[in-house]
Amino acid sequence: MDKILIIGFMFLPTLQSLVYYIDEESGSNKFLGNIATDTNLEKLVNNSDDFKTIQYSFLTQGHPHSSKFKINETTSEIRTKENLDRETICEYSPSCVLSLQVSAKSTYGIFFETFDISVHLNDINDNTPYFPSSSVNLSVSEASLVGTKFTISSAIDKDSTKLFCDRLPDLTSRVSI
Ligand SMILES: [Ca+2]
Ligand SMILES: [Ca+2]
Repeated sequence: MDKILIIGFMFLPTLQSLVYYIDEESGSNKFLGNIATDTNLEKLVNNSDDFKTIQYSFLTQGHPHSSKFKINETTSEIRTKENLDRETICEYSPSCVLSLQVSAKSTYGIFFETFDISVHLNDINDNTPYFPSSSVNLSVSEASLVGTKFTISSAIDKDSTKLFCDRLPDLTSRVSI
């Protein structure tokens, strides 16, 4: 009796990566990108009927920041759903990259693809540095030499280190003895 060999094929979707940059505090409905255009997806699908029926959606599992964005399920356009404040989302972190994942699924054929998206949230200088206390008491010996330096607590700046204020105005006139 002849044996029948059955070979199973599994079509694993290839994962493509996209990187977008957006300034924080840009407000809601800010355009981020268009998946189909930015990946030249129509060429990848290779079937115009298939391409026209593709529906796009976020894969939210493991990507909690998806809730901050919205995607048009037919045009694949991604926009912000809310104002993005870098200091809230990535407090005291030098960089702020939000990861998203989008699926593109044809309802006509068998096309299915996923896209990894990295959204770099650019910092803007929207915070004023401040000292933890409005006044500082220092005990200074009368024997201190002219030019002696005293250390006080650093100012706090919620913006990233590249936007830190590293030189403060001369505070001499505000010193009282
Ligand atoms: Ca901010
Ligand atoms: Ca900022």
